[in-house]
Order: sequence, then structure tokens, then C-alpha cells
Amino acid sequence: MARQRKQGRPSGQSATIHDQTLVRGNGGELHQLAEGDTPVLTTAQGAPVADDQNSLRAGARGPALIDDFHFREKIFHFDHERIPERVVHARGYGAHGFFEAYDVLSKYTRADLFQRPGERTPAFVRFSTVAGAKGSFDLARDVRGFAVKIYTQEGNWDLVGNNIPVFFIQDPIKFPDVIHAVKPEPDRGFPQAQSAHDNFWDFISLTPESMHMIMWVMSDRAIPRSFRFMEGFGVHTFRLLDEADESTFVKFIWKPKLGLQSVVWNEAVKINGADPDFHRRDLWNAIQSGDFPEWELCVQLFDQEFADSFDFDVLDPTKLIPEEIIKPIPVGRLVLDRMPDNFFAETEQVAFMTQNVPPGIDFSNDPLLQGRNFSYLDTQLKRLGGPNFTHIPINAPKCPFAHFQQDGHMAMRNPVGRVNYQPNSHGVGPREDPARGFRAFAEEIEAPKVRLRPESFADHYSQARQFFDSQTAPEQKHIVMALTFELAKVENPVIRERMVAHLLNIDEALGATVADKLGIKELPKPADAAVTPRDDLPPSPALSIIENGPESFAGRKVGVLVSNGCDDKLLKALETALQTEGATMELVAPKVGGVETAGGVSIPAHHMIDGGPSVLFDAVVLLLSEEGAERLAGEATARDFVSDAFQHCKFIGFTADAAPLLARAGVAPDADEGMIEFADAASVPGFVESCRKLRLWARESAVKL
Ligand code: HDE
Repeated sequence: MARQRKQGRPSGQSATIHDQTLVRGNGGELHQLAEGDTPVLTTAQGAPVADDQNSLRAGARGPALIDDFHFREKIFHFDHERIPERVVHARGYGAHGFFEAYDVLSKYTRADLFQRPGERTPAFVRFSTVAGAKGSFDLARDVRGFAVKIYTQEGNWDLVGNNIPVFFIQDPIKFPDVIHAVKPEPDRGFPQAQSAHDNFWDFISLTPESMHMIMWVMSDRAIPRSFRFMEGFGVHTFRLLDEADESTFVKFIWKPKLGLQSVVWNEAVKINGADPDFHRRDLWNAIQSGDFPEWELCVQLFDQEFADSFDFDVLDPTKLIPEEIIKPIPVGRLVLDRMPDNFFAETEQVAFMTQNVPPGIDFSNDPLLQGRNFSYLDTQLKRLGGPNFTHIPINAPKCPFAHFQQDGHMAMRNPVGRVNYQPNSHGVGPREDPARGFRAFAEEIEAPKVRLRPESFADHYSQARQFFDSQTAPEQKHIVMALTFELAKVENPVIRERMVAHLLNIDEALGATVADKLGIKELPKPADAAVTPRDDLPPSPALSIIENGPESFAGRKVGVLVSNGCDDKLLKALETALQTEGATMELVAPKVGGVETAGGVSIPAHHMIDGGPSVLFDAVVLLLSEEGAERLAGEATARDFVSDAFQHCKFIGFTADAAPLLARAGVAPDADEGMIEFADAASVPGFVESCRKLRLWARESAVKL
């Protein structure tokens, strides 16, 4: 019988594993291979493998043999590659960096990381959406997780926050309900990563305490342009404890150096199709190009006296303290400067836990925080498979640690020697240290055991109204549109009306407008309110995104539509002006191979027009020859590029030659001040300056978004 040729490996070549230059030694250590050396592929047990292209069979066309241990091990391991995704916040993206305190904070806290200004403490941050599965899209309308792990010299501090400072519920016992309600409906398994369905709005409309959070989730906060342009909030009131265990209440806020920015809904919908990884790619690109995102950690500090006199209960997680009442003080900065080497090992396996606090930081009695302190430890056991998840490098402390915990699944470190308990008469092993160790605030508590919601948590509408009042006109309009969109997806009219009844308590015009847009003929009665909604809370400008935008165009991106024969000088001027501003540009062309400029230079493009719609950019420029513009005017994607940019209120730079494309896209070159014609290279810096405003919101009513 003729010998069968083996599939996959050309005869005469030895088996190799790619271009890997690292190989593991016996102790698990990595060795660099000399150039030209190819490591031998082994099984996980270390046995060298002779053939990784063909499984073992009885004869070339016969059945598989069970003694093929290499095949079995390989498939077994593959079959077990997945761990359960997080029950909430499944889709996330992480990065490494550091925290650096500005000042000594010993007056308020003995936490070690706040004692030496300028010293860098390593940190890892994971941003996430809440409702969607791990493989869902980035621009879902949703809360964003903002979880920070700081590897301090006295243990890991996890500040597991969101980009919204309040939450849906006041009691942790309702968490499974709110999450079940927002996740895909259990019988049909959809909709994915969306709150626009009956179950969510049914639960919400029956849960008035969620109204403040609903205003935030229906605002542009829930569709951020980038993780880099979001605030982060610890949400709960915490305590800082000084050396004498004196307590100061604190709320934590992360403020992005590049200012706040969101997209509009119509844009979000299109981004999800064009680039479902939009937020991931944005963070990856920024960090890989050395444009490290940065946030300031701010604290709102207050004492018991303030807590007693404040309009709302500081333990109620559905309330915030307006920044105009307690000004956030910047106490340090967080910089993200390195992407993980491996997504699974780090971003997927990182285990955040609210109960990870170092000495000097303590919890308040916020019921939600107390509930979370149970949940986060519990969930890691399920997700990471055993109690030794702190042995995984991303979760291990980076300070010295010593304890007698041992054994269990995947134990990598056990106490050495005979003694694994204390006290012991051998005088070995770690002992507790009352002076250095964690001490809880000695709050005196004498109370009956009850299941009771405090009366001080009963006002569900006043801060929702204050939030709505604090928004600029375009932002208020976006909230109306979001509510209308979401409720229009609700099939049951009773739920729609029940929601409108709540909205009427928040703002009469808001409720009436949404009702009108939903086609509700008769306005329902406002919902019963335990506490009459207040109308004397002054607007808080800190709550608006538009009021807190950037001062420059730094960190933003311009999409430049180019064609053959485009103007070299203008292109160069644009590149220079954007570089000076700290912004970037990407070229979009009919072919990704690029174009030949008027000066005869060949330049490659970043995107083919179909793959580079204007929704991916903060502003656009049309740098076309007349012939190029004529040709693109005949292509729907090019017309969409222009009309979408216009509709989304972006600044549009163009040369006179772009006229045919503008005309076919239905955009007048002199429509408004956001349309900026380049007479020559000197007009470019003015364009970049205009872009600092990010959007020309005045256009919005004209385009009827
Ligand atoms: Fe979470 N939450 N949560 N949460 N949460 C989780 O822990 C939970 C809440 C937040 O990137 C889970 O490790 C309960 C508020 C973030 O890995 C779980 C309650 C805030 C992340 C859990 C809340 C958050 C989580 C799922 C109500 C903002 C992602 C996986 C009492 C302050 C962390 C995990 C990451 C993740 C429970 C409410 C933020 C199940 C019971 C309020 C950013 O333990």
C-alpha cells in the first residue's frame, strides 16, 4: 500500500511553533531563546510532540484511537477554556496604570497610599457595560462600570464604581430583580444589551426609587464617546479614618482630564454596526500610541453634622451630594499607561471586591454597599472556580502578605514548614498587629432587628427633577428622545402609562411631551408620591455633560475623506494643526490602498469608505479633488459620511471642490458656522479651534435628530 502523505506539514520541514521566543523552564520560569532556536512543542505535561497536525488513527482512513494523549489533552483543555462570564458587567476592557497622591492626607486618613505625594502605586482598571453579554456591543445604552484596583502597600483597594453616581435600588435584596428585568427576557432570550423592553420598564415603573437613576440612564451619560471621557463614582458614602480612628465621610469621584463627551443615540446605533468594539479600540489605540488617559481622584468630604442637616440621607444610594454643595477636592491622579499582555489572564480574571479596603478607609451603613460586600466575594468563587483566586497574579497583592490559609483548588502557595496555625509555641509565623492592622470605625449601634426602609429614603423624585433641570436644552431633548424610544419598544400600554405617571412627578412638560410622542391620548394622573417632589433644588451645572466638556480637542479624532488629486498642503497643514492640539486624524478613501495626492505622493488610507463611516470620528474633513467629489457623490456611503456628520452636529471642514458631494448629501456649504470652508492652509488652525466645542448643538433643531 502506498504511504499516505501527512496533511498540513510540507514534507522535509520539522514541526515548529510560530515565532515564539520564550519557553518555560522546570520551575515555570521563562527563558529567552537564542535567535533561530525554535522551542519544541510539548504537551502540558512537558512531553515533546512529534505531530500536531494529524490525530492518531487506526489506518489513514480509520477510527480515532483513545491512546492519543496529546489529542485528548489538547481538546480537553480547549473544551474548558471558558469560565462563566460575570453575571453583570460581563463585557469589559481593562488597562494597567498607576495612582499618585497629590498631598499628604493624614488629616483625614491613615491609608498608606495617601501619605507620600508623588509616589506611584500600581493600579488596574476595568471599564464595562452592565446588561450585555461578554460578546455584546460597546455602545449599548447602559451604565458603565468603572472598577479600579489599587495595589497599595497595605493591601488592595478596590473602588468598584460606575460612571453614574446613583443606583436603581436602595436595598441589595432587589438586585437580582432589577438585573433579571434588564437582561434578555427568559423565554425568548432577547433583547441583548438593551433596556428597551417590557420586563425592564415593568420593573422600573413599579419601583419609584429608581427614578433618579432612570434620568441618568436616559441621558447621554449612558452612551459615552470613550471610556477616557467619562467620570467615575464610588456611589456610596464611605468613611476615611485617621490614626486616632476619627471618621470623616467621603464620596469618591474620578474626573477625566480630557473632559466629558458622549455620542448621540442615532450615532450610537450606527457605531454598534460599524465597530462593535469602538470603546475597546479607542482605549487600546490611545494607550498604544502613548496618549495615556488620566483621571483626577476627587473627594467630597463631610462630617456627621452635615450628614444630619443634608436634605437627603447620605446612606441612600439613589441620592448624590451636588458638587455645588460639597466641592470635590482633587487628591491624586490615575494614569493608564499599559495594556494587559493577555486579555483573559488579566481583564477576564480580575476580581474586584468592594470589601477590599486598606486600613484608613471604611464602609458606611449604606445598605447597598453592605450587600455588595457579601456579593463580590461570593461571585468570585463561582467565576474563578475556587477560593485561591488571589493567587492569580492580577488579583495578588503587590505588598508583602502572610497568612495561614492553605489548600483548596489550584493552591499555588501554601505556608511552608510544620506550623500552619497561630497562636503557636514555636514562635513562628505571622501575628496580628493592632497598631498597623485594619480597624473598623467603632460606631455604636443599638437597634431592633427589622426589615424596614428608612423614612429618610422616601423622596424618589426631587433629585430626579434636579438632574433634569440641570441639563442644557439639547441634553433635555435627548432624555425625551431616549424615554420615547425605550417606551415605544414596550408592548404593554399599561407600562408606558405607568412610566408617564412617574415622569409627571419629575417634570410636567417632560411627562406630557413623552406621552404625546408615544401617542397617549389622555395624560394619566401623576404617580402617588410618598414625599411631594421638591421644586426648590437649584440646578447643578456639574450634572451636565455639555457644561463639562473639554477645553481642547486633545484626544479626539478627525476623519478625512480623501480622493486622488487631493491637496497635499492642506493635508499637511491639517496633520500639523491636529498634532499640535494633541488630536489625531485617519484617512478614509474609496480604496484602503490609498490615494495619489495632487503633488503625486501615494498615501495609504486607514479605512475604505464603507468601513470608515463618519460616526467613528469627532469631526470630519472633505479633502477631495473636483473629480473625486463628483465620483463620491454617486456613492451612498460617501453621501452618508457627510449627511451623518451634519446630522450629528459635527464640525465639517471642506474645500470648494467638495461641492458636488455636499450637494448630493443635501448639506449646504453655508448651512451654519459648523461648515468651515478651507480657502487655503491658513484656514486649518481655525477649524481645529472650532472643533474644541465638539458639536454645534444649535444645528440640532434644524436637522430634527
Ligand atoms: Fe456590582 N456586581 N453589584 N455594582 N459591579 C458585580 O461582581 C452587585 C453595584 C459594579 O469589572 C459582580 O465580580 C450587587 C453598584 C462594577 O469586574 C457582582 C449590587 C455599583 C462591576 C455584583 C451591585 C456596582 C460589578 C458581578 C447591589 C456601582 C464590575 C461580577 C447591592 C457603585 C467589576 C463581579 C469588574 C460587578 C453585585 C450594585 C458596580 C455579582 C449585589 C451600586 C463596576 O458581585
